[in-house]
Amino acid sequence: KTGKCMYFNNPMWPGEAHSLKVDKILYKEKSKYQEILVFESPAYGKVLVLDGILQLTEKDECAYQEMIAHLPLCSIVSPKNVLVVGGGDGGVLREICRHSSVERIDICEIDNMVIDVSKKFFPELAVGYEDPRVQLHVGDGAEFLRNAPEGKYDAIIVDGSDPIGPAQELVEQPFFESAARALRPGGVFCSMAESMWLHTHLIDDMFGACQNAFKGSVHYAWTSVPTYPSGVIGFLICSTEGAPVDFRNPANPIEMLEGALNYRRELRFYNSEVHTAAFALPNFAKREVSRL
Ligand code: AAT
Repeated sequence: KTGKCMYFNNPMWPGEAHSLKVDKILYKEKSKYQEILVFESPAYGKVLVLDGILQLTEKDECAYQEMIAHLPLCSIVSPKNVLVVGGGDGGVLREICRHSSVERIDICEIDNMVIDVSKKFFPELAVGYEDPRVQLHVGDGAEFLRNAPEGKYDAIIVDGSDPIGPAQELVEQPFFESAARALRPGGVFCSMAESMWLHTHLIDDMFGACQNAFKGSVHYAWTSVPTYPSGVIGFLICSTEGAPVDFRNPANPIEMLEGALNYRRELRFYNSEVHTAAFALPNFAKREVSRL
């Protein structure tokens, strides 16, 4: 309710809740796939919630969108064809567009209503759709990748929701296998991979499935997003066979790309130092996620 706090409870983080004060509810509708809620919060600006799970806020979305886009794209030289799975809000598109080497960006988002809601309430994210390099496909990302031509993409970025509901398939081995097939040799894959504080089993399973699917290397990197449960979120970042990729030391540093730091808006979070630091893991995470 307006004036009260919204509590985010979910079996994915049992026994705890995080909360934000609600100034005003701006939108609440059920799409074919999920319940979509947008509210204004005093602390973090506008907030997008899907099925009761916070997806982004205006204040800290930079920490997630910039990292999920630039960790893979700055790890290879001159990326040209990029696929985004999920990411209907457009924030990841906005970030990919900073790379002038990119010629084409396919995005496959399952829920058209997320796109419309973002265009209405989150213009700073939906601006990504204005770039002529973007081709929108509305549908299931797993199916899209099953039908994608072999070797088409330099990079695949999975900005999917938590693996309950339509995003379940996006954390499973068959999905990673179709992604590996759709990447060119030496291409890179980066997927949202939850929190090392809360989801070490899931990360461990995803890590193993990625090692089976991607024959190059598999790494875990993380970033701080204050409004996500536990305040951090990670990424699985993988390469296919062919050309080895040194993920820790960006081969395509953002600071060297003409116009990238200020394309449409300034980079707020990501830089090459943050890139390298993102791969450093605390001892407990190294131990618990046995393969890391
Ligand atoms: N950039 C905002 C962060 C998100 S949004 C995740 C998007 O993935 C949603 O728009 C959702 O509709 C879409 N999605 C879910 N399943 C599929 C699918 N199978 N195919 C295509 N798109 C899909 C993620 C925030 C993560 C929060 C972590 N707690």
